[in-house]
Formats: sequence, C-alpha cells, structure tokens
Amino acid sequence: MASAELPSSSSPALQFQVLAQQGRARTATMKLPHYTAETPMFMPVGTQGTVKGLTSEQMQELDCHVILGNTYHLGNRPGPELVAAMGGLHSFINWPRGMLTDSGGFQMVSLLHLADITEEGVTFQSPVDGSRMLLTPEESIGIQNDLGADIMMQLDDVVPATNTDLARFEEATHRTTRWLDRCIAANKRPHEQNLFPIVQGGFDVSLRQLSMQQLIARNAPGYAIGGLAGGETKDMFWRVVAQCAAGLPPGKPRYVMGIGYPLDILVCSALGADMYDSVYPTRTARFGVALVDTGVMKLKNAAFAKDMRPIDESCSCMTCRQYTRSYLHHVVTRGISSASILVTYHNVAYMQGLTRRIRQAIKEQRLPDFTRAFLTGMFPAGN
Ligand code: PRF
Ligand code: ZN
Repeated sequence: MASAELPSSSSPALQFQVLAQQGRARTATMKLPHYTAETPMFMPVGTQGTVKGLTSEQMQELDCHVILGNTYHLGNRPGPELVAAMGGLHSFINWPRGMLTDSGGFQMVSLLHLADITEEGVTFQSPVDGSRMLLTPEESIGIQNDLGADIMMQLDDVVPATNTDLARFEEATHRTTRWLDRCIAANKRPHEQNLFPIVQGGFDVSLRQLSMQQLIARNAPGYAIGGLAGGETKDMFWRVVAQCAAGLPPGKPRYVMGIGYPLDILVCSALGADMYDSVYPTRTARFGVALVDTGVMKLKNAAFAKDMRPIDESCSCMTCRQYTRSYLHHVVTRGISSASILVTYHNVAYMQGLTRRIRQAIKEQRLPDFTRAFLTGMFPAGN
C-alpha cells in the first residue's frame, strides 16, 4: 500500500505514522520528544520512577521504548518540586527514552479504597501521614508538568468495572470530559508534553460513543481507553476495545490502559490498539512466574529442580542464555533477591519480543497466522 494512503498525524510533540496495516491492526512509529517508539508497544511500569529490579541501562538493552511513571507515587515522594529541581524525571532517573505518566486518580481509587470523588477532584487520605488530600485536574497536570514526561494522562473519573449503576457510569463520562477541559487549560507545556484524554463510559455502547465524540472534539495527539482490566469478563472487555479502536481517529495512537496479559495485547492489537501498560509482567516475575508462549512457567514448581534447560529455549535474553530452570528454581524458592531480577529481565524481554513479533507480522501481512499459532501454543487442546 502506498504510504500516502496510510493514516498519520502531526502535533507539536507527537508524530504518528502508520507503516503497515492488516485488517484493523496497524504498526506505526510514534515520534516523541525523547524517543521514536514503534507500536504496538508495551510500556513497563516503573511505579517509583524505575522498573523494580532493573537499571535504566538494562531497560534500554531490553528494547523498551517508553516506560510509565506514576504521578501519585512520585508526587508524594520525592515530590514534584524535587524532581523538577533535578531537571525532570528523565534526568532524575537517568532514562533518555520515552516516558508516560498517569494522572494519579486511578491509583488512588484502586490502591487506597479511601478515595472519594467529587466534582472538584479525587479526595484521599495521605498514605504518608493520614491527612485528607485533594487531587484536582489542575494539580495532577501541575505535577505532571514538573515531572516532564513525553505523554501525560488526564485526570479521569474511573468507575470500577464491576459497577452496575448506569447513572454512575454516565456521571463519570461527563465528568471525565469536564476534567479534560480543566487539564487542557492547566497544561503549561502543551508543545513539549502530550496530554492524552481517556475514554470512559463503562460497558454501555452509547456512553462510550458519547465519550469518544466529546474527547475527539478536543483534537488531542492521542487517546486512551480507560475503565477496563477491572474484573469484567473478556467478552465485555473485547467489545469495548473493538468499539473504541474503531471509533477513535485512525491517524492517532490508541492506548488501552492497564493491559498486560500477552494474549490480551495480541487481541487488542488485532482490534487496532497501539499501546499497553501493566505491572503484570514485572509483578508476576517477583513471584517466580516466567512468561512463555505456552502460558506461564511457575519456577517454584518442584518439577524444575533438576531441569537444565533455560526458561525458554527460543529466548535470547541474558537470563535464558546464562541460567537454567534448575538454578532459577533454587533462587526463587529461597527468595534470593537476584531471582526477582533474573525473572523480571526475562519477562520484560518476553513482552518486548512479543510486541516486536506482532509488529513484524503486521508488516509481513501474516498477523492471522501468527495469532492462530500463538493461540494453539497457549491452548494446545483447543480449550
Ligand atoms: N484510568 C487511568 N489509569 C488507568 C486506568 C484508567 O481507567 C486503567 C484501567 N482501569 C489502568 N490505569 N487514569
Ligand atoms: Zn529469556
């Protein structure tokens, strides 16, 4: 297909260029102030700035293009003023590539349960001293401007996926748009930092449509799909992703928030999504669980005690080149801290390898074959 026919967009701090598409899936380059990323991409989460167990050098060696930081955590400690005084998050944590910060509200709602949402913002009890604190859209953007990430997320009203009250989803949809307008007005660096709106609307087709319509009218450089990965069924999840990926602008990146299971990333990419983030690959590694094409490998399992093979014979990562399942079983069962590092290293390598394979398959027009082979590997008996 001639490149003139392929969707693209250009904003002051983000240029998106689709390189190839197959069906609804696409692979693209996304030029950000600090790095040109390739999509579909997975962004590991570095809650405290850095990805637990790995150095910035290792993250680069692992081909990570963008990492995710957290306004809520970094806004508390060390605090945005300190990070700003140190030259922003990129220089503070020594990460030269792309960075995305989430707005903080979702983390408070999901982690603290003490959070209370009003029109003003999200009120929560400080985990540091127990005092009541209010995070407004203006404050969230103020902190994210201090952190200096390539992509900032709007403060959104996230309703738990298990909610059944349609009126609450409706309120959150409209409030998310009102908060987006406050975020846009508060952004002091619109030419250096991209602000992504977040589609909400629960599992209601008309609310999602309404949310998209309102957010698209704000002409943002990219869009996120929120409110998912919260305990809904796969069927509900894929329907929303399919609807939103089809309804968002073709030339702009689409980010499904909180997605990290390999199969979900493959399915969402087939549906036209481009960006993902989750703590899953790195968190599960710390429990001794390695990701492989057939599913997960629980290294604590006694069956690996005398297994001389690497985690994955087809993986060329440092862990798989140098360590046996037997050794990893030994360190994992004894809680030796290097175990977390070695398995985390493999899991991040796996996620980056998976998204590279998806991009390659789209470029070579063989995503359906890749998907079939992947599903057969994961569910050999067909169930
Ligand atoms: N909103 C924000 N961050 C998120 C989500 C969201 O909906 C999700 C999905 N539930 C993960 N992270 N701001
Ligand atoms: Zn490996």
